[in-house]
Amino acid sequence: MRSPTSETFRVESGSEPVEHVLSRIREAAAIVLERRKILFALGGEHLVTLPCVEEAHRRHRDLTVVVLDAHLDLRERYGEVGLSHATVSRRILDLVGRDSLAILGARSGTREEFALARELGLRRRGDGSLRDWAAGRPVYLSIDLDVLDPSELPGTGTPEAGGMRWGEVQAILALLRGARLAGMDLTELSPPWTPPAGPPSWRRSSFAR
Ligand SMILES: [Mn+2]
Repeated sequence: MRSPTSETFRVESGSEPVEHVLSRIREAAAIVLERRKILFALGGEHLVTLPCVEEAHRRHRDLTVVVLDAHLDLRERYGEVGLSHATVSRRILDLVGRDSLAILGARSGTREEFALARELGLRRRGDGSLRDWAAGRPVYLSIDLDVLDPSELPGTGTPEAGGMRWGEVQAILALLRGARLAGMDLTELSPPWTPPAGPPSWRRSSFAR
């Protein structure tokens, strides 16, 4: 990942309150975007997407957000918590609005989340219409690695059966090839959940390239 044109920022969370961690990620994201570089975040917890999208949106008011995720993550709150991996797409929706958010690959969520996604038309199809929708606008791409089928990537915190194949994800990425990438992230890799012979680390590397 090291090159003369790339810089790495590392934000350790430890036991800090989540708001503090998010504001530190926001600060790091602001520096990257100020230098007119492409923001690229790696998780861990899917919530890291939120501060990155917030910063990208601050610079590009017409930002579109494409989320690949097994989960809708559209809950208003998860238990008592409004800032969680289970609410991250809801917070993004609150920020960018229904016309600027696409969620692909989701196969898990509550009845209410699926109803909301249907009502707002958030689950766009991974065909030519996605390319037309994203064309000419800055795009933020968030890939929760659990969008892949667990047979392809078991090492994630909340795996869901019936996921995408590697080739399907690549086909979606190909649709976005002409888009202006403002930032992206890869989240939810969980090494402790990785079987001894499992491939998730190299699979994440494949995505990164
Ligand atoms: Mn997920």
